[in-house]
Amino acid sequence: MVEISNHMPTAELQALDAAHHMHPFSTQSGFTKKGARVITRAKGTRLWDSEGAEILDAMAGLWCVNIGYGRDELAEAAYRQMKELPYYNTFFQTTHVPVIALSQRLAELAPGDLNHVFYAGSGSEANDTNIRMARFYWAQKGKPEKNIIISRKNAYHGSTLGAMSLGGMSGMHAQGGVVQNVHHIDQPNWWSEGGDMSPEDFGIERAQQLEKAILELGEDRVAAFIAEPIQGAGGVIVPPDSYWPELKRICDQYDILLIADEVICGFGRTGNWFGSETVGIQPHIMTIAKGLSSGYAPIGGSIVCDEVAEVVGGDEFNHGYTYAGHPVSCAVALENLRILDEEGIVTRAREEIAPYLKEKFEGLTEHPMVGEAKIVGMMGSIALTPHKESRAAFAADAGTVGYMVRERCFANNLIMRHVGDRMIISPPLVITKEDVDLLIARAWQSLDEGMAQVKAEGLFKPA
Ligand code: PXG
Repeated sequence: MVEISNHMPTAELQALDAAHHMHPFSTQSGFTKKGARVITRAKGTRLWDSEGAEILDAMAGLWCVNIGYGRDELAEAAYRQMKELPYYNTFFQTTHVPVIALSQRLAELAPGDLNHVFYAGSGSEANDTNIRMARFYWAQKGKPEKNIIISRKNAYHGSTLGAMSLGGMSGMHAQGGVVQNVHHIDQPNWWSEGGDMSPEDFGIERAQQLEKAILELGEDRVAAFIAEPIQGAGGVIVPPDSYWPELKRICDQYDILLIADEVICGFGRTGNWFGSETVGIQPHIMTIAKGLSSGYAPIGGSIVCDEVAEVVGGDEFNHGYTYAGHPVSCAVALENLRILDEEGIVTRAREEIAPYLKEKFEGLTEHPMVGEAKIVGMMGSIALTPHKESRAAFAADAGTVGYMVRERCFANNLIMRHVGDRMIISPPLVITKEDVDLLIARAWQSLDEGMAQVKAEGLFKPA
């Protein structure tokens, strides 16, 4: 059923959008030439645009709509909370019931002694909190010079100045500068950077860069290491199996905090409640956002272990956001967590859908333009290449071919994104096997059409 909604013609909406709405991560002037696609409604795994096209959303919005679109229970939770108490803050010795209930639930869900939550409005804000909290923690312990945070190239930790500095995106660093005392090591991207090494040796080498950095910078200077269990926005870079155990050894050996950025990996995305469980680590702090409310309301936070919470709590931490622990967002998040749990959505995704998706997704490597396919739980990527054996890049700027395939996906009503020349997926956890079949069929068709274009433009050759 396609609903004809009562809105202006698409071209008029697009013109107004181009005139007044500044888009994130976009070349704004481009919108006057090609208008943005206007999304009008959604249900389950499907979006509809202003022209009535039905689109399969294999990205769950921006990696966040884990529960799927259109759950009335979440809307009703927001409505009830807005009527009861639409806003109150948690500064100045006040609190409220939704923030208490959500904190208790998160302490229950999070592994080990991660029992304390500091809220933010987004993942970026939460990572800014983490920078300040990690440094404050060491200062409280009499080591104010232990303030360097180690992160990874091509990591994404958000767009605020602090979170962006933690991230390892050089294009972002180039615009406006970075905060000091953040150090980046290389990422575990074997496909692009592994050369002749075996994936396992490469994983060890990349992990040991952390140890080298700690020794070079000095253990007494390094406050923390932050990493996504599996890099998401960097292109769903699934590390070799050897990588995380070696990182864990290093983190256990040296006196630094481990911060797991679970903004994408959390809340079922990798098959467990948290990506940390999937890769076998016990962090001191976890960054959360996105799937916490399935994107229905903005909320983020840091889940903090007992010891860090105790040290940081020993003095006034001069930090906090107006919307931290917003009652409506907390109520929505609680309802989201209730449904994910009670309907067994995380378990079903892991046990039924993820194995099916893995089998089908890995089948894409039979396509002549697809090298590796990597998938963990419900996040995956394929590497596009003109030559599989040598894992070669195309004879074009990185991302040229990825963009062409993405455009074909868009035209074929599939939201599958590109990061450089990798195509990525992160569907709602409620995706069905039929949806998976459709996803793969549309992906295959888009790859075929993309490859035809790549060949026609003479780009189907190694760089
Ligand atoms: N950490 C990680 C691991 C993320 O993926 C953030 C922090 C920041 O969260 P907020 O809520 O401030 O956006 C993110 C966000 C993309 C894309 O294009 C990815 C994100 C955001 C926007 C676009 O893949 N991830």
